[in-house]
Amino acid sequence: NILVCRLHIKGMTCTSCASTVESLLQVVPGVQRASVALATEEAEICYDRRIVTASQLTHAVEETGFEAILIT
Ligand code: 9UX
Repeated sequence: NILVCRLHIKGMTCTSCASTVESLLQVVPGVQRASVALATEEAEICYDRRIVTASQLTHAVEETGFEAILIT
């Protein structure tokens, strides 16, 4: 029941921004692994679909002030 999704994240301008988003995602219940790449403006997240949805992950990122769009 582990799925992978990717988010396009707009507005990250420095490595600290990317770290903030990555740290946030890593503490969301159901997230197994999360990595955020500044260069591609993308997050790749492995999550347990029994606990959290891709839509909820998108909203969790937006709580940090960045716009997030679900890619896959
Ligand atoms: Mo530094 Mo990135 O204030 O938004 S964390 S530019």
